[in-house]
Amino acid sequence: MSKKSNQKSTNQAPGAEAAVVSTKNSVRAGNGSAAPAFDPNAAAPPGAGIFGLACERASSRVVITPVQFDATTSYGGGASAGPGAVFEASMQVDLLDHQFGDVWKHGIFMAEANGKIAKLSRKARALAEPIIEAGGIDATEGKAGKRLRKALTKVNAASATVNEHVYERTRDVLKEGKLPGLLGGDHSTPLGAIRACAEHLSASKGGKGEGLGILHVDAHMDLRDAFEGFTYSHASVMFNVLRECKGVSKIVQVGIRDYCAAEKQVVQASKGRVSVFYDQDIADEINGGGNFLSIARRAVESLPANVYVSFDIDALEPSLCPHTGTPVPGGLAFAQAALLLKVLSDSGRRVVGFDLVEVCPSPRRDDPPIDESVGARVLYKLCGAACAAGA
Ligand SMILES: [Mn+2]
Repeated sequence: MSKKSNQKSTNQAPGAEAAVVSTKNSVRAGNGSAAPAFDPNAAAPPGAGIFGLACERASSRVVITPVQFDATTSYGGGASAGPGAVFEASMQVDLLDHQFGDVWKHGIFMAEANGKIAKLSRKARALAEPIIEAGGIDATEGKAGKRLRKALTKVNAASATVNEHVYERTRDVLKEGKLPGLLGGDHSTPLGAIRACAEHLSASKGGKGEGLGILHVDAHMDLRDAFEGFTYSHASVMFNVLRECKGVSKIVQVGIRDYCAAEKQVVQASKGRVSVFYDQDIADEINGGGNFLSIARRAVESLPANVYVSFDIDALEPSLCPHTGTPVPGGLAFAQAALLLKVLSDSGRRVVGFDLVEVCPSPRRDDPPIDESVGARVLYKLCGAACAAGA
Protein backbone atom coordinates (compact mmCIF):
# COMPACT_ATOMS: atom_id res chain seq x y z
CA MET A 1 0.00 0.00 0.00
CA SER A 2 1.29 3.43 -0.83
CA LYS A 3 2.36 5.51 2.10
CA LYS A 4 -0.01 8.19 0.95
CA SER A 5 -3.01 6.00 0.26
CA ASN A 6 -4.75 6.95 3.47
CA GLN A 7 -4.10 10.59 3.03
CA LYS A 8 -6.79 13.15 2.56
CA SER A 9 -6.25 15.17 -0.55
CA THR A 10 -7.20 18.80 -0.80
CA ASN A 11 -10.84 19.61 -1.10
CA GLN A 12 -10.37 20.95 -4.58
CA ALA A 13 -12.55 19.54 -7.30
CA PRO A 14 -10.81 18.99 -10.62
CA GLY A 15 -10.80 22.26 -12.45
CA ALA A 16 -11.18 24.28 -9.30
CA GLU A 17 -8.82 27.15 -8.87
CA ALA A 18 -5.52 25.93 -7.66
CA ALA A 19 -4.98 28.30 -4.79
CA VAL A 20 -1.73 27.43 -3.15
CA VAL A 21 -1.52 28.09 0.53
CA SER A 22 1.62 27.77 2.55
CA THR A 23 1.18 25.56 5.57
CA LYS A 24 2.24 25.85 9.16
CA ASN A 25 5.09 23.43 8.79
CA SER A 26 6.66 25.24 5.90
CA VAL A 27 10.40 25.42 5.73
CA ARG A 28 10.99 29.08 5.20
CA ALA A 29 14.23 30.55 4.06
CA GLY A 30 16.00 31.95 7.09
CA ASN A 31 13.08 31.03 9.28
CA GLY A 32 13.59 27.30 9.58
CA SER A 33 13.98 27.19 13.34
CA ALA A 34 10.52 28.58 14.02
CA ALA A 35 8.66 25.81 12.20
CA PRO A 36 8.94 22.02 12.26
CA ALA A 37 10.90 20.68 9.28
CA PHE A 38 9.05 19.42 6.23
CA ASP A 39 8.86 15.63 6.23
CA PRO A 40 9.13 14.21 2.70
CA ASN A 41 8.06 10.77 3.95
CA ALA A 42 4.78 11.91 5.44
CA ALA A 43 1.41 12.30 3.77
CA ALA A 44 0.64 15.70 2.33
CA PRO A 45 -0.96 17.88 4.98
CA PRO A 46 -4.30 19.52 4.19
CA GLY A 47 -3.83 22.85 2.48
CA ALA A 48 -0.40 21.92 1.14
CA GLY A 49 0.97 23.23 -2.13
CA ILE A 50 1.64 21.17 -5.24
CA PHE A 51 3.18 17.72 -4.51
CA GLY A 52 2.18 18.24 -0.88
CA LEU A 53 5.01 20.72 -0.46
CA ALA A 54 5.07 23.77 1.71
CA CYS A 55 7.20 25.85 -0.62
CA GLU A 56 6.88 29.57 -0.97
CA ARG A 57 7.46 31.29 -4.24
CA ALA A 58 10.48 33.26 -3.06
CA SER A 59 12.48 30.18 -2.08
CA SER A 60 11.37 27.94 -4.98
CA ARG A 61 13.46 27.15 -8.02
CA VAL A 62 10.41 26.23 -10.12
CA VAL A 63 7.28 28.34 -10.44
CA ILE A 64 4.39 26.63 -12.21
CA THR A 65 1.69 28.71 -13.87
CA PRO A 66 -1.65 26.93 -14.27
CA VAL A 67 -3.59 27.90 -17.40
CA GLN A 68 -7.19 26.67 -17.45
CA PHE A 69 -7.89 27.23 -21.11
CA ASP A 70 -9.09 24.88 -23.85
CA ALA A 71 -11.28 26.79 -26.27
CA THR A 72 -10.19 25.15 -29.53
CA THR A 73 -9.70 21.45 -28.80
CA SER A 74 -11.37 19.88 -31.78
CA TYR A 75 -12.26 16.41 -30.54
CA GLY A 76 -12.54 16.02 -26.78
CA GLY A 77 -12.49 18.99 -24.42
CA GLY A 78 -11.63 19.05 -20.74
CA ALA A 79 -8.02 20.23 -20.65
CA SER A 80 -9.06 23.36 -18.75
CA ALA A 81 -9.71 21.01 -15.81
CA GLY A 82 -6.14 19.71 -16.11
CA PRO A 83 -4.40 22.04 -13.63
CA GLY A 84 -6.90 21.38 -10.80
CA ALA A 85 -6.82 17.61 -11.35
CA VAL A 86 -3.02 17.42 -11.63
CA PHE A 87 -2.68 19.56 -8.51
CA GLU A 88 -4.91 17.16 -6.58
CA ALA A 89 -3.18 14.05 -7.97
CA SER A 90 0.25 15.55 -7.18
CA MET A 91 -0.41 14.97 -3.46
CA GLN A 92 0.08 11.25 -4.14
CA VAL A 93 3.43 11.57 -5.91
CA ASP A 94 6.26 10.10 -3.86
CA LEU A 95 8.96 12.72 -3.51
CA LEU A 96 12.07 10.63 -4.07
CA ASP A 97 12.28 10.30 -7.84
CA HIS A 98 14.11 7.25 -9.14
CA GLN A 99 15.98 9.29 -11.76
CA PHE A 100 16.18 12.80 -10.37
CA GLY A 101 16.33 12.18 -6.62
CA ASP A 102 14.95 14.71 -4.14
CA VAL A 103 13.43 17.01 -6.74
CA TRP A 104 11.32 18.73 -4.06
CA LYS A 105 14.42 20.14 -2.40
CA HIS A 106 14.79 22.62 -5.25
CA GLY A 107 11.42 24.08 -4.26
CA ILE A 108 8.36 23.82 -6.49
CA PHE A 109 5.62 26.39 -6.25
CA MET A 110 2.39 26.54 -8.18
CA ALA A 111 0.99 30.03 -8.60
CA GLU A 112 -2.68 30.75 -8.28
CA ALA A 113 -4.76 30.23 -11.37
CA ASN A 114 -6.25 33.34 -12.89
CA GLY A 115 -10.02 32.94 -12.65
CA LYS A 116 -10.49 35.28 -15.60
CA ILE A 117 -8.74 32.81 -17.90
CA ALA A 118 -11.05 29.95 -16.87
CA LYS A 119 -14.04 32.20 -17.49
CA LEU A 120 -12.66 33.30 -20.83
CA SER A 121 -12.12 29.65 -21.76
CA ARG A 122 -15.77 28.78 -21.16
CA LYS A 123 -16.93 31.78 -23.16
CA ALA A 124 -14.54 31.16 -26.04
CA ARG A 125 -15.36 27.46 -26.10
CA ALA A 126 -19.08 28.19 -26.43
CA LEU A 127 -18.28 30.46 -29.37
CA ALA A 128 -15.89 27.93 -30.89
CA GLU A 129 -18.15 24.89 -30.70
CA PRO A 130 -20.43 25.74 -33.66
CA ILE A 131 -17.31 26.45 -35.74
CA ILE A 132 -15.78 23.10 -34.79
CA GLU A 133 -19.11 21.36 -35.50
CA ALA A 134 -19.27 23.01 -38.92
CA GLY A 135 -15.83 21.57 -39.70
CA GLY A 136 -14.08 24.92 -39.60
CA ILE A 137 -14.72 28.38 -40.88
CA ASP A 138 -14.23 27.71 -44.60
CA ALA A 139 -17.07 25.21 -44.83
CA THR A 140 -19.93 27.59 -44.06
CA GLU A 141 -21.23 30.34 -46.33
CA GLY A 142 -23.98 32.97 -46.23
CA LYS A 143 -25.53 34.36 -43.07
CA ALA A 144 -24.51 31.41 -40.95
CA GLY A 145 -20.95 31.80 -42.19
CA LYS A 146 -20.97 35.46 -41.24
CA ARG A 147 -22.09 34.56 -37.75
CA LEU A 148 -19.35 32.00 -37.43
CA ARG A 149 -16.72 34.44 -38.65
CA LYS A 150 -17.82 36.94 -36.01
CA ALA A 151 -17.52 34.24 -33.35
CA LEU A 152 -14.11 33.29 -34.73
CA THR A 153 -12.82 36.84 -34.30
CA LYS A 154 -13.85 36.70 -30.65
CA VAL A 155 -12.22 33.30 -30.09
CA ASN A 156 -8.99 34.54 -31.67
CA ALA A 157 -9.10 37.61 -29.43
CA ALA A 158 -9.58 35.41 -26.35
CA SER A 159 -6.57 33.34 -27.37
CA ALA A 160 -4.51 36.49 -27.83
CA THR A 161 -5.46 37.54 -24.30
CA VAL A 162 -4.30 34.16 -22.96
CA ASN A 163 -1.03 34.46 -24.89
CA GLU A 164 -0.35 37.87 -23.36
CA HIS A 165 -1.26 36.67 -19.86
CA VAL A 166 1.03 33.65 -20.14
CA TYR A 167 3.81 35.77 -21.63
CA GLU A 168 3.68 38.24 -18.74
CA ARG A 169 3.48 35.56 -16.05
CA THR A 170 6.43 33.69 -17.58
CA ARG A 171 8.48 36.86 -18.00
CA ASP A 172 7.94 37.61 -14.28
CA VAL A 173 9.19 34.15 -13.29
CA LEU A 174 12.26 34.51 -15.53
CA LYS A 175 12.99 37.95 -14.09
CA GLU A 176 13.02 36.38 -10.62
CA GLY A 177 15.75 34.06 -11.88
CA LYS A 178 13.48 31.02 -11.57
CA LEU A 179 12.42 28.20 -13.85
CA PRO A 180 9.01 28.73 -15.42
CA GLY A 181 6.71 25.74 -15.82
CA LEU A 182 3.28 25.90 -17.42
CA LEU A 183 0.45 23.52 -16.65
CA GLY A 184 -2.28 23.57 -19.29
CA GLY A 185 -4.77 23.74 -20.61
CA ASP A 186 -4.69 22.74 -24.23
CA HIS A 187 -1.58 22.97 -26.38
CA SER A 188 -2.36 26.53 -27.47
CA THR A 189 -1.48 27.80 -24.00
CA PRO A 190 2.36 27.70 -23.98
CA LEU A 191 2.93 30.07 -26.93
CA GLY A 192 3.42 33.09 -24.65
CA ALA A 193 5.73 31.08 -22.39
CA ILE A 194 7.92 30.00 -25.29
CA ARG A 195 8.07 33.58 -26.57
CA ALA A 196 9.09 34.85 -23.11
CA CYS A 197 11.79 32.16 -22.79
CA ALA A 198 13.17 32.86 -26.27
CA GLU A 199 13.31 36.60 -25.58
CA HIS A 200 14.86 36.07 -22.17
CA LEU A 201 17.55 33.88 -23.68
CA SER A 202 18.44 36.25 -26.49
CA ALA A 203 18.61 39.15 -24.01
CA SER A 204 20.88 37.22 -21.65
CA LYS A 205 24.64 37.13 -21.79
CA GLY A 206 25.85 34.45 -24.11
CA GLY A 207 22.32 33.64 -25.22
CA LYS A 208 22.62 35.28 -28.60
CA GLY A 209 24.43 32.36 -30.19
CA GLU A 210 22.41 29.35 -31.15
CA GLY A 211 18.97 30.41 -30.03
CA LEU A 212 16.41 28.38 -28.11
CA GLY A 213 15.63 24.78 -28.96
CA ILE A 214 12.32 23.11 -28.23
CA LEU A 215 12.01 19.48 -27.29
CA HIS A 216 8.42 18.90 -28.42
CA VAL A 217 7.04 15.59 -27.14
CA ASP A 218 3.69 14.95 -28.81
CA ALA A 219 1.61 12.61 -30.98
CA HIS A 220 0.98 15.58 -33.27
CA MET A 221 3.18 18.07 -35.08
CA ASP A 222 0.90 21.00 -34.16
CA LEU A 223 2.13 22.73 -37.32
CA ARG A 224 -1.23 23.59 -38.87
CA ASP A 225 -1.77 27.11 -40.09
CA ALA A 226 -4.89 28.35 -38.23
CA PHE A 227 -6.62 24.99 -37.83
CA GLU A 228 -10.39 25.32 -38.46
CA GLY A 229 -9.80 29.07 -38.69
CA PHE A 230 -8.45 29.45 -35.16
CA THR A 231 -5.18 31.36 -35.35
CA TYR A 232 -4.10 30.05 -31.95
CA SER A 233 -5.47 26.54 -32.20
CA HIS A 234 -4.03 23.76 -30.05
CA ALA A 235 -3.06 22.15 -33.38
CA SER A 236 -1.08 25.22 -34.47
CA VAL A 237 1.17 25.99 -31.54
CA MET A 238 4.47 25.04 -33.20
CA PHE A 239 3.43 26.74 -36.44
CA ASN A 240 2.92 29.89 -34.38
CA VAL A 241 6.24 29.38 -32.61
CA LEU A 242 8.01 29.22 -35.99
CA ARG A 243 6.24 32.39 -37.10
CA GLU A 244 6.25 34.46 -33.90
CA CYS A 245 9.28 33.34 -31.90
CA LYS A 246 12.35 34.38 -33.87
CA GLY A 247 14.64 33.28 -31.05
CA VAL A 248 13.59 29.64 -31.51
CA SER A 249 16.19 28.09 -33.78
CA LYS A 250 15.18 24.46 -33.55
CA ILE A 251 12.18 22.26 -32.79
CA VAL A 252 12.80 18.56 -32.22
CA GLN A 253 9.56 16.55 -32.23
CA VAL A 254 9.39 13.10 -30.63
CA GLY A 255 6.48 10.64 -30.72
CA ILE A 256 4.77 12.04 -33.82
CA ARG A 257 2.18 9.70 -35.33
CA ASP A 258 -0.69 11.88 -36.59
CA TYR A 259 -0.07 14.65 -39.10
CA CYS A 260 -1.28 16.02 -42.42
CA ALA A 261 0.52 16.75 -45.68
CA ALA A 262 0.58 20.50 -45.07
CA GLU A 263 2.33 19.94 -41.74
CA LYS A 264 4.92 17.66 -43.31
CA GLN A 265 5.50 20.39 -45.85
CA VAL A 266 6.14 22.90 -43.07
CA VAL A 267 8.80 20.50 -41.75
CA GLN A 268 10.39 20.20 -45.18
CA ALA A 269 10.26 23.94 -45.82
CA SER A 270 11.81 24.67 -42.41
CA LYS A 271 15.25 23.66 -43.75
CA GLY A 272 16.19 21.75 -40.65
CA ARG A 273 14.58 24.10 -38.13
CA VAL A 274 12.13 21.27 -37.40
CA SER A 275 13.35 17.68 -36.93
CA VAL A 276 10.89 14.84 -36.45
CA PHE A 277 11.37 11.54 -34.64
CA TYR A 278 8.27 9.65 -35.81
CA ASP A 279 6.65 7.15 -33.47
CA GLN A 280 6.58 4.39 -36.11
CA ASP A 281 10.27 4.89 -36.90
CA ILE A 282 11.07 4.68 -33.18
CA ALA A 283 9.08 1.44 -32.87
CA ASP A 284 10.63 0.00 -36.05
CA GLU A 285 14.13 0.77 -34.85
CA ILE A 286 13.49 -0.88 -31.49
CA ASN A 287 11.76 -3.87 -33.10
CA GLY A 288 14.70 -4.20 -35.47
CA GLY A 289 17.16 -4.58 -32.60
CA GLY A 290 17.82 -0.92 -31.80
CA ASN A 291 17.13 0.78 -28.51
CA PHE A 292 15.34 3.86 -27.26
CA LEU A 293 18.40 5.21 -25.47
CA SER A 294 20.24 5.80 -28.73
CA ILE A 295 17.14 7.40 -30.27
CA ALA A 296 16.78 9.69 -27.25
CA ARG A 297 20.45 10.65 -27.55
CA ARG A 298 20.06 11.52 -31.23
CA ALA A 299 16.99 13.64 -30.49
CA VAL A 300 18.75 15.52 -27.70
CA GLU A 301 21.97 15.95 -29.66
CA SER A 302 20.08 17.79 -32.38
CA LEU A 303 19.08 20.47 -29.86
CA PRO A 304 21.09 23.61 -29.06
CA ALA A 305 22.52 24.37 -25.60
CA ASN A 306 19.34 25.98 -24.26
CA VAL A 307 16.13 24.01 -24.38
CA TYR A 308 12.45 24.50 -23.64
CA VAL A 309 10.44 21.28 -23.17
CA SER A 310 6.86 21.24 -24.45
CA PHE A 311 5.22 18.01 -23.30
CA ASP A 312 1.81 17.07 -24.68
CA ILE A 313 0.51 14.15 -22.61
CA ASP A 314 -0.89 12.53 -25.79
CA ALA A 315 2.69 11.69 -26.79
CA LEU A 316 2.33 8.82 -24.31
CA GLU A 317 0.48 5.59 -24.97
CA PRO A 318 -3.25 6.34 -24.82
CA SER A 319 -3.66 3.95 -21.87
CA LEU A 320 -1.74 6.57 -19.87
CA CYS A 321 -3.96 9.46 -20.97
CA PRO A 322 -7.34 7.92 -21.92
CA HIS A 323 -9.29 11.20 -21.67
CA THR A 324 -6.91 13.53 -23.47
CA GLY A 325 -8.48 15.49 -26.33
CA THR A 326 -6.90 13.59 -29.20
CA PRO A 327 -5.62 10.16 -28.10
CA VAL A 328 -3.66 8.22 -30.75
CA PRO A 329 -2.56 4.55 -30.73
CA GLY A 330 1.13 3.90 -30.31
CA GLY A 331 3.17 6.41 -28.39
CA LEU A 332 5.87 6.48 -25.77
CA ALA A 333 5.90 4.27 -22.72
CA PHE A 334 6.22 6.22 -19.48
CA ALA A 335 9.76 4.91 -18.95
CA GLN A 336 10.78 6.03 -22.46
CA ALA A 337 9.54 9.57 -21.83
CA ALA A 338 11.35 9.56 -18.50
CA LEU A 339 14.54 8.36 -20.19
CA LEU A 340 14.28 11.08 -22.81
CA LEU A 341 14.13 13.70 -20.03
CA LYS A 342 17.06 12.08 -18.25
CA VAL A 343 19.15 12.07 -21.42
CA LEU A 344 18.32 15.75 -21.87
CA SER A 345 19.33 16.69 -18.33
CA ASP A 346 22.51 14.58 -18.51
CA SER A 347 23.53 16.15 -21.83
CA GLY A 348 24.75 19.39 -20.24
CA ARG A 349 22.05 21.43 -21.92
CA ARG A 350 20.15 23.98 -19.87
CA VAL A 351 16.38 23.79 -19.57
CA VAL A 352 15.00 27.32 -19.75
CA GLY A 353 11.36 26.41 -19.18
CA PHE A 354 8.78 23.71 -19.76
CA ASP A 355 5.11 22.94 -20.10
CA LEU A 356 2.77 20.01 -19.64
CA VAL A 357 -0.45 20.25 -21.64
CA GLU A 358 -3.61 18.38 -22.69
CA VAL A 359 -4.04 16.48 -19.42
CA CYS A 360 -7.78 15.84 -19.14
CA PRO A 361 -9.32 14.17 -16.09
CA SER A 362 -12.22 11.83 -16.70
CA PRO A 363 -15.55 13.65 -16.46
CA ARG A 364 -16.85 10.67 -14.44
CA ARG A 365 -15.83 10.92 -10.80
CA ASP A 366 -15.91 7.13 -10.30
CA ASP A 367 -13.24 6.50 -12.95
CA PRO A 368 -9.70 5.80 -11.74
CA PRO A 369 -7.68 9.03 -11.92
CA ILE A 370 -5.22 7.78 -14.54
CA ASP A 371 -4.78 10.93 -16.63
CA GLU A 372 -4.01 13.24 -13.74
CA SER A 373 -1.87 10.68 -11.88
CA VAL A 374 0.31 10.20 -14.94
CA GLY A 375 0.29 13.96 -15.54
CA ALA A 376 1.45 14.72 -12.00
CA ARG A 377 4.35 12.28 -12.37
CA VAL A 378 5.37 13.68 -15.73
CA LEU A 379 5.27 17.13 -14.16
CA TYR A 380 7.50 16.02 -11.27
CA LYS A 381 9.99 14.53 -13.75
CA LEU A 382 9.91 17.71 -15.83
CA CYS A 383 10.76 19.67 -12.67
CA GLY A 384 13.52 17.16 -11.89
CA ALA A 385 15.02 17.25 -15.38
CA ALA A 386 14.85 21.04 -15.54
CA CYS A 387 16.52 21.52 -12.14
CA ALA A 388 19.23 18.94 -12.85
CA ALA A 389 19.95 20.17 -16.37
CA GLY A 390 23.03 22.30 -16.81
CA ALA A 391 23.59 22.22 -13.05
MN1 LIG B 1 0.03 18.99 -28.99
